[in-house]
Amino acid sequence: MRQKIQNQHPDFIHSFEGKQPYFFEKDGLEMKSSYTSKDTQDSNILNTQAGIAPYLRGPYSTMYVQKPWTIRQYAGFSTAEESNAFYRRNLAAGQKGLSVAFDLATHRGYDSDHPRVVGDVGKAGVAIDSVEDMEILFHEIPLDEISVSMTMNGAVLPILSFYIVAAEEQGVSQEKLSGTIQNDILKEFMVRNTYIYPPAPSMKIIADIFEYSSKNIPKFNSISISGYHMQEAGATPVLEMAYTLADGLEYVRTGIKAGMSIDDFAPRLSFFWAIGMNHFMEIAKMRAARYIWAHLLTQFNPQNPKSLALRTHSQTSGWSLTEQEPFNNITRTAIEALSSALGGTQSLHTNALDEAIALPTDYSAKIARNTQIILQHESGICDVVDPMGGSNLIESLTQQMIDEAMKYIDEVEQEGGMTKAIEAGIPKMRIEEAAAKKQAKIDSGEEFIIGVNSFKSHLKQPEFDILDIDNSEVRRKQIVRLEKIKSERNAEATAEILNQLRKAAETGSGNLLEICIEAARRRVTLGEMSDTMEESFGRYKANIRTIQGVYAMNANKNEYFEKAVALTQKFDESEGRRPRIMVAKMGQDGHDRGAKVVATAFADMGFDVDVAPLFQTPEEVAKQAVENDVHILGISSLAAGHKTLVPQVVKELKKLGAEDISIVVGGVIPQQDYDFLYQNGADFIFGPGTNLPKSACEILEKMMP
Ligand code: MLC
Ligand code: 5AD
Repeated sequence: MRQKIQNQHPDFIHSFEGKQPYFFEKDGLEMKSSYTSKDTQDSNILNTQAGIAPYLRGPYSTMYVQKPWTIRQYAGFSTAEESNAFYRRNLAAGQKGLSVAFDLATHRGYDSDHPRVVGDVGKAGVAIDSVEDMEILFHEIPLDEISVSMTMNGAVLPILSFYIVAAEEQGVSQEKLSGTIQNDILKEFMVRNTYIYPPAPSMKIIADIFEYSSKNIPKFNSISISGYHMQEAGATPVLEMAYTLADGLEYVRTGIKAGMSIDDFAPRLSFFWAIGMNHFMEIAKMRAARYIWAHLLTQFNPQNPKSLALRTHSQTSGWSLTEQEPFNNITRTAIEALSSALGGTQSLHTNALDEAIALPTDYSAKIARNTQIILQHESGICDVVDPMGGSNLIESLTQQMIDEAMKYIDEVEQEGGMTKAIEAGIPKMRIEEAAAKKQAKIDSGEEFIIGVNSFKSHLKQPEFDILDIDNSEVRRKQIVRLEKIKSERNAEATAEILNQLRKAAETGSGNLLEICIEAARRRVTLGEMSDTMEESFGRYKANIRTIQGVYAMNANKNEYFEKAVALTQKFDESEGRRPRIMVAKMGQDGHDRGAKVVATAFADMGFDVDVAPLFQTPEEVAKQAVENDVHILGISSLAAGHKTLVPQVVKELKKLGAEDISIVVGGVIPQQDYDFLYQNGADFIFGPGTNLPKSACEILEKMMP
């Protein structure tokens, strides 16, 4: 049998001779229709081994043969009680590690009773205001046995403190804690937007966390340097990888500048990738990233080989999933999970099939979890280390991604590092360009999304049970608990520790995490700690920049695009000015890929476009819409706040006598909520998968009957 394959091999190569492979572009890279050993013959990455630097083939020598990746599903919603019950059900059903999703109020440093967060409490994650909430969250979950990841960046100090103190009160000492805190603020300024303070104090917080954790919680991963959100915001796999590693370099320099040696903290730096539908490129990305990281870190002369190893979590792409025909999402997620495993992930979250509709239910969460269990136990992929190693395609793509990513990393380095590059707006601009290009290609049918722009089904969509959270009820319960904590604690002790925190923030001396841990013991709340630091750090306000022309350049095959351009011209002729739209997000929902893509596409179609600042209240948005004299207010909602926030903005517009402004709602809106929104003032609702020029035509046609 072996002989036969060998004999066939030259013929196989021969059959391609004379037929030139064709070249094509995929996610910004030039690829070929066929690869042979010629493509890898000059490569010096082939003879590497898993478990040995540069770790291209994996951070551990035995990989999944010894221990499969951790099945770590990201979850959190409503109250600590409800999330705790959900975690315990999941652990009983085969999940291996926990990953906490906090609500947006918590992310942005507000207690649940703050007036700015009325629509956000308990919605996109669990509401945590105090150490009491954190204790409930982990009730009967032994924190010395289960590793816990917490996705927290802005309010990282109070949250990590609550966790440490909750463990302490469970009887688990700090050195036993294993887990990860996301703590990656740079990508927040770039794409995810749950920052609180400006970059400089934010980086000081990170240095303090590195320092504290290397001394006291040595098994805890002090950061999860995340590309995930970059890809979700539109970055190609290469951009995602390059900017994430460049962020990593910036953090390493921050640690060293704060006086640590590289081996004190580098072994506990971890990473986080998005895994989209570009199967081969995602596998190559994970291998290339490990290689580049090892090379980049060599410049700091680490003595511990673990300092060079890139370990990563990954999550299948939420953006790649569709509201239409949601069962297709199971297939997409399975393919993405496979890429992640073949790329050598250490930990994985698989998205639920109802991703584009709402948060997962027990049923959809089970299918998502079982996708991983099936891969681990039925497919045989855990039996071999780096199964794709040696593939001509994968090896040459790995090399190509190394080369391409290094160009972007060098560009950032030349700018003076990532903090400077972010100030110059470089990564954000490139990511937004990639997002607009992708959207234009999808809208014009050049890229396929099955069930959305092609192979659409005429069968009736299944009815879904969805998880609907009553945020007013969660908020009410949180307020009761907050009041109780505040009335029972020692006021003097609270004031004293807050004073210490204030001084440390002002002077830069003292470890902020150490002080916050003591504050948590004294029942200081998350909002109180955050406010106290805000007094000297201030709250960061992003500079909004929009890009132009990229959508138009890629829309030439879209029949609706020309039509929309003609309609905006007609509008201009009859009204004396172009149709003006303000794109806004309200509450603490900072997922702005959709809003940015709409803004750039509508501008390219001839609209005057205003983009409102993030995190506005309905009142502020209404006021600005009136001041800007817009015809249309476009509200983008991705964090489930629409049922609270849309009626409020409509009411505010009415108060200002601006009922004539058309209200367009877009984003993740369950079908069940459409009628409610129409009854409460929405004129149009566009869900995920909307063809943007087509939606523009619909709006304009209704405005100019
Ligand atoms: C594993 N181990 C092995 C081995 N495999 N030892 C020998 N041989 C092998 N083959 C050992 C490891 O050394 C380690 O021990 C232990 O087993 C666990 O393995 P791990 O590889 O460290 O896995 P894990 O604990 O799961 O950690 C993975 C991680 C970590 C390093 C990537 O940072 C992590 O769990 N990240 C999760 C991040 C996450 O969930 N983020 C959600 C974001 S959602 P030891 O003793 O060495 O530790 C989000 C969405 C949003 O952001 O925007 O809201
Ligand atoms: N529970 C489960 N998954 C979540 N995600 C975000 N919030 C939650 C949550 N509370 C997932 C979605 C989203 C990605 C950022 O993380 O898949 O796309």
